[in-house]
Amino acid sequence: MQATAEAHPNIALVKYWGKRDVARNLPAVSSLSVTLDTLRTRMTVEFGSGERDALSVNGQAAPAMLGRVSRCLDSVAGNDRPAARVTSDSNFPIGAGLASSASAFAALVVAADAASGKAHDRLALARLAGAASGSAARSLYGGLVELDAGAEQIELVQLAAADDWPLRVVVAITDERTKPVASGDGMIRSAGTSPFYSSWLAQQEDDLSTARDAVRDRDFERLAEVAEHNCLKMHSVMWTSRPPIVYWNSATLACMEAVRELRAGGHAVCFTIDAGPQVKAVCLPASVEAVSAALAATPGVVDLLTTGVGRGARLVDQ
Ligand code: 2P0
Repeated sequence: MQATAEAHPNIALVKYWGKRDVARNLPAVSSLSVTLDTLRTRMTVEFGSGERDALSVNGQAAPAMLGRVSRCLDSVAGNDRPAARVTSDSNFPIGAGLASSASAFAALVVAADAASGKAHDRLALARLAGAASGSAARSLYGGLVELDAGAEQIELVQLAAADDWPLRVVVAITDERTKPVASGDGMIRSAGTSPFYSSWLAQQEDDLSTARDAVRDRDFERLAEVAEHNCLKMHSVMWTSRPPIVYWNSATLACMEAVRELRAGGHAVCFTIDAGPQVKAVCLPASVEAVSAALAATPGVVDLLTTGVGRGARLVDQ
C-alpha cells in the first residue's frame, strides 16, 4: 500500500502552450523535450493511512495543491481507493518555471500505481500524468521525448535514450519566487486573446519535424536554431495576450545575450525559457564549462544548476 517513485523535470525544445480540451487537459500542440537528470522530485504515496488525503511538499503541508493531487490519485487508483498520505520532496525550486509539476505528477502516478497494485503500462501512466499536468506525460520517459497531441489521446515516443546524445543543460536561476501566472491559466488566456495564437498552432508541426530530424541526425546546430525560434514564438504569444504574460526579467535577457555571444564564438549552445524567468542553456559537453562560466558572470543570475539527460520516472527503494 506504499511506494516511492522518483522523476525528473523535462525541458521542452519545442513547446507546449495551449489546450484543445481544458476539461481533459489535452494539449493543442505536440511538443518535444529533454528529460533532465540531476533535478528530481521524490514522491511517496501511502494508501490507507488516514481518513482524508494529506499532502506534504518539502516538509510542509500543502493544502492548496491537494485537490489536483487527489484527482490524479483517483485517476490512477480508482474513485473507491482509500485515503492517501502523499509526501513530495524536490531538490530544486518549485513553481518557478523549472517544470516542477512535470516531475511531481510523473513521480506521483508511478508511486500511486505501485502502491495501489494497478500495474498500468507506461503509456497509460503518461496519459494519466498528462491529464494532471500536460508536461508531466513527457517525464515518464527519459532522453529526448516527443509528445504527439494525437486525435483522441496523447501519444509519446522516445526519440533518443538518455545515453544516446549526451547533451548538457545549464539552468540559470534569476528569480526563485513562484511565477505570477500559472501555466494553465496563461494558456487559456493566450488562446482567447493573442492575435498570434492561431499562427503558433499552425506552425508547430514544421518546428517539430525540424527538431525530430535534428535529433535523429544528432545535428545540434539545427536543433538549436529551431528551439530558440520556437521558444521566442511561444513567448511572443504570451506577450501579446491580454493582459500580457511576461515571465522574463532583465537577467533573463542578459542570459539570452550571453548564450548568443557564446554561440557566435563557436560554442554549441542554445537557450530556452519556459513559464518563468530562468534560462536553460542546452549545450554539448565540450561547451559546458564555458557556458557555466559565462552565465555565472551574468548580472542577476542567483544560482546555476548543471544537469545532463536523465531517465524516465521510476520506483525507488525507500
Ligand atoms: C512546456 N510549459 O512545453 C511548456 C513551455 C511551460 C512553457 O508545459 O496546465 O504545468 O498543468 O498542463 O504542464 C508547463 O505547463 O501545464 C509547460 P498544465 P504544465 O514545457
